[in-house]
Amino acid sequence: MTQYQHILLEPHGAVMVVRLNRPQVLNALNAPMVAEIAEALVEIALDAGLRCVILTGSGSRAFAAGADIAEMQGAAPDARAAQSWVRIAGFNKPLIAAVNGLALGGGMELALICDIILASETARFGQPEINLGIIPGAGGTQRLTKIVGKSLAMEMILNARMLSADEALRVGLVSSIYPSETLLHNALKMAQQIAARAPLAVIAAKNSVNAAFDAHLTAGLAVEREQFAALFGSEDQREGMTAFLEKRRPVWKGK
Ligand code: CO8
Repeated sequence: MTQYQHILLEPHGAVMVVRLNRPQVLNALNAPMVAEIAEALVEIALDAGLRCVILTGSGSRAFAAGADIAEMQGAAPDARAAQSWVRIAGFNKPLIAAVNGLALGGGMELALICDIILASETARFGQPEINLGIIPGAGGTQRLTKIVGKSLAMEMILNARMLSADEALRVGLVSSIYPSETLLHNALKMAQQIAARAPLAVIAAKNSVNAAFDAHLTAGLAVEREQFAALFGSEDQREGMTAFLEKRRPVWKGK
């Protein structure tokens, strides 16, 4: 396996743990990191000995606190960045998110792409992009809405409401919660069980469940991409991200 700069690959037999590794910025997803995740998943897809992947974050605080705001401040993520997200979503083996802390913005969208989300007791979920003058751009408006329903998705996306692990379990966003110290152990146990099951049936099951989930997703994602990109021409997007980096409250102008 290739050595990557922003992620760590930790093999456990037929299971690969992919660890987001920028803890100094709460594992914020810059474009090179998202490209590396996509690249690593291609390598894993081609390795017949690997049957299941766990995505998790380094450090105790975050799975990922979103796309990298310092990187996005200057310009919208380009087509290559969007392509990396599409490649991740197209991964053809079971993908488990072990959410060990904050899953915000793009971090939450990455978890939403996964097939199963497991959470630590300290996990928190949110789409706070509105605080920056933008909206989710990697599927959050679509996948979150399908999982939690329109009203809660609207509250989370329009008003930056965050969910605790318990709330996330109650609304079906995550399937289990574990103490922080045992999250990865339990994720590995589940991943190894899945990895030991009939491989063709596992892939067929994943594809079939996703067919139920993904109906109309492509059209919805296109609308989201267009709206997301359009906001990057606005003064409010520049103000929102500059205010975050300058650690002050933004002043919105509505243009
Ligand atoms: N990007 C860049 N740096 C970040 C990010 C981020 N998303 N989140 C945290 N950091 C950095 C902080 O700047 C800080 O750096 P430094 O120590 O150099 O000042 C460090 O991480 C620690 O963070 P804080 O000091 O802010 O820690 P706090 O405990 O005070 O706050 C929070 C933690 C609440 C998580 C706070 O950091 C925060 O609000 N972060 C931003 C969360 C956010 O808005 N996420 C959404 C980003 S936008 C997005 O994800 C759009 C996705 C679009 C994808 C489309 C692709 C095509």
